[in-house]
Amino acid sequence: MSSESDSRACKPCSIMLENRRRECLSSSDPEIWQLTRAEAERQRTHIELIASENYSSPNVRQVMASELTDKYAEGYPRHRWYEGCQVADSVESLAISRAKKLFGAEHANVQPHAGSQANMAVYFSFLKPGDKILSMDLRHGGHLTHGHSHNFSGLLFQICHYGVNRETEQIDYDELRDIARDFRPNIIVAGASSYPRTLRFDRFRAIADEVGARLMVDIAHIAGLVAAGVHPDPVCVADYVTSTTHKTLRGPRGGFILCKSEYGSAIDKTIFPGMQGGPLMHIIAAKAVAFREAMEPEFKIYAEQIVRNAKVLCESLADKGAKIVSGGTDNHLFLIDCLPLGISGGQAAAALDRANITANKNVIPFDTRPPHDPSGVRIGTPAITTRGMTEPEMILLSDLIWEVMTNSDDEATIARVKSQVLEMCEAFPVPG
Ligand code: DSN
Repeated sequence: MSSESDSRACKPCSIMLENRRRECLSSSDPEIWQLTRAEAERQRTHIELIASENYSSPNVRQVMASELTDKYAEGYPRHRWYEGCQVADSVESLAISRAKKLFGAEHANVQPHAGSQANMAVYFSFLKPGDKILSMDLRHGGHLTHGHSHNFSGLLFQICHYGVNRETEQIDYDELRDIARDFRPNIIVAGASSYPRTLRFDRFRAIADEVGARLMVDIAHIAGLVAAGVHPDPVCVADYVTSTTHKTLRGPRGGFILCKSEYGSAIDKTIFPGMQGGPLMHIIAAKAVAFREAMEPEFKIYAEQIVRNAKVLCESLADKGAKIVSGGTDNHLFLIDCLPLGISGGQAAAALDRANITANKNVIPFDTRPPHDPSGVRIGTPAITTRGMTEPEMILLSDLIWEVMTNSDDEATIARVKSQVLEMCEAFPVPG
């Protein structure tokens, strides 16, 4: 069938085409075919609580598997190094305009292959080796690219970290201000991978202004919440906003950068030719689809439900006796300190996994255990909310999580929980 008739295919025809492609892969490369089916089955039969994961929509996946993957388009729309980029230009222009509209940004670069490249591009666009970055400590919720000593960011730049207050386990903005006044950073980085509380971008901005630093906000985790207006908006106050597209935003794996117009040209040059070669046009098209999906009214309802689910799940676990870092959550995730239960975060996550509940071990603030086997588990609700689960399921899920965590070496309990998890998975199938 020609590509023209492909694009006109009605739903039953699309399904037939999809089945034909699958049949083809299953006979030509059965090993990879079976692995893709195994992953689909794992997703179908597990409750996904990894805070950074989600299920992309069928449209996002369709575009990722499209012919756009074959096209080299080094450069930017209308300024390419290859011929034949007319379609690529339209795709990227659409992705840029949708990103700007969704987030109210002056400039967008949709080419970063991942969040790490987005962060790297901001640093490289104006910092010199040895310049100063003030960012959140990874052990308190930050990210590797915010200056970890084994990451390029920590190797190339002088890093100073802020963290959370020992009592409240929340960012102490007065302390952050004192650190900034002493350290005099070139840039302050806000944003985190495991911080369950609302980020006060107004405070970050005021501190950055006071010490003459630029402000970058990494919204990789909360992008969907920001887009839906259920977390304060950093775009109006930050010099740069970086993000991934696949967490709460529910798009393809990838990154993007939003910034003020005055920084746009430096950011674009840093991404290409500074850091990357050909952009991944199929992924950029899928980002465009995700940006559009996030503009729909249903997405706001989805994002609100993510936050409600996290709150109910967290509070219900706390009521049973779980020690919650910072005492609660304002966003899509929370951390449980497992030490009071006499187990490490690794043991808790492994036991949950045996019950088909997927979460990750996570360092907690002032952790006394080593990073490879820390004290906490991180729980997130973006994926289960995509499956349609709401408050009643959060109550049930809290029972199941607590049963496993308090009986982590009792395989009969774990088996019983697993059968309830399978029932929940049947009742709330993965969409698509
Ligand atoms: N790996 C992501 C997370 O799980 O938060 C951060 O890059």
